[in-house]
Amino acid sequence: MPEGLIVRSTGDRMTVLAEDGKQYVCRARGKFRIDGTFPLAGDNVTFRKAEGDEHLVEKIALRKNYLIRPPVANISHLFIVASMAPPVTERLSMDILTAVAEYNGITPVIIVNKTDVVDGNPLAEIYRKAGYPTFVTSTHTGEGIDALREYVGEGISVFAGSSGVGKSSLLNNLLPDVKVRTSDISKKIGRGRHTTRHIELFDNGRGGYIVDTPGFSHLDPIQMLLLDKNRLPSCFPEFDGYTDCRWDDCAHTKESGCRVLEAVEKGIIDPIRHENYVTIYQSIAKLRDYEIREICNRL
Ligand SMILES: Nc1nc2c(ncn2[C@@H]2O[C@H](COP(=O)(O)OP(=O)(O)OP(=O)(O)O)[C@@H](O)[C@H]2O)c(=O)[nH]1
Ligand SMILES: [Mg+2]
Ligand SMILES: [Zn+2]
Repeated sequence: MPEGLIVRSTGDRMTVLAEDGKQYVCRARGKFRIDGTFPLAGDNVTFRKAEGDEHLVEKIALRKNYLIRPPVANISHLFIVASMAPPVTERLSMDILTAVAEYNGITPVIIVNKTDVVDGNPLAEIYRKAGYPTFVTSTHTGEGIDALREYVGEGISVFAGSSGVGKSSLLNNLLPDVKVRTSDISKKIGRGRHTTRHIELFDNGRGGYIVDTPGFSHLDPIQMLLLDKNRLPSCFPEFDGYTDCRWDDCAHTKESGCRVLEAVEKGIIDPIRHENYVTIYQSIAKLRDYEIREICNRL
């Protein structure tokens, strides 16, 4: 049976780029609905010809990772786009996204855009210090775009961030050919009922793909499936080396003898990063076991 990569998905229908270089519109075989693992954009799949023009996805290859929002599998990099120009990005949403990436084995990359309006360097510096690759860009002046284009390579890169920060503008700047295709597709899709679920992988010309995603207005760590509080400290790489606290089970929130807190006080760890860690930790901690089971059952 032929194999390929799902490069476009509207939920029910997906386009598979097969090894023969052709694209096949597919539906998912019925059983996926039942067993809960539905094929996503970014999945490597096996498919077969069915009746008429129809093709059916039969099997999903083992995933490296996947996110529910945006629904993409096998992500290598999560580009977290922020802006210090209005609408100013909330730091909490950035830190939920870095944690989500870390939690799922995805490399987080920070882009501070609209630097033609407000200097993005102070914010970028905080994330550079936390250990992340960072870029400061402007789609208006072109600052940082070449460096970003150099960086984007193999694998699937997803652009995420709140609405209006410039994700689509960045994509158009990075991949000039895509501009036309994007507007063509959005015009066509706009009339359909799948608008919000439409996900497309754009070939970046360097052996990988870029995915633009619709901006969010509110981001919830639980909805993003950050469900294990014990794994959260390792999702903040700058805590590394400061977690041998007085108590073995230290949560690094307010405990005495906490070395993470000491590092915050000494200015080694950014206080807002830590504050957001505490906020995320507490939202996970207040979940009851049955609530976690319910969330997992709904997947
Ligand atoms: N000044 C300035 N404006 C920018 C820059 N990049 C994008 N914009 C503007 O910001 C607005 C939003 O840009 P989009 O690219 O649509 O933002 P988005 O993140 O894709 O938004 P959603 O799709 O709603 O999530 C547009 O008016 C852009 O022209 C920039 O570098 N500087
Ligand atoms: Mg957009
Ligand atoms: Zn501690």
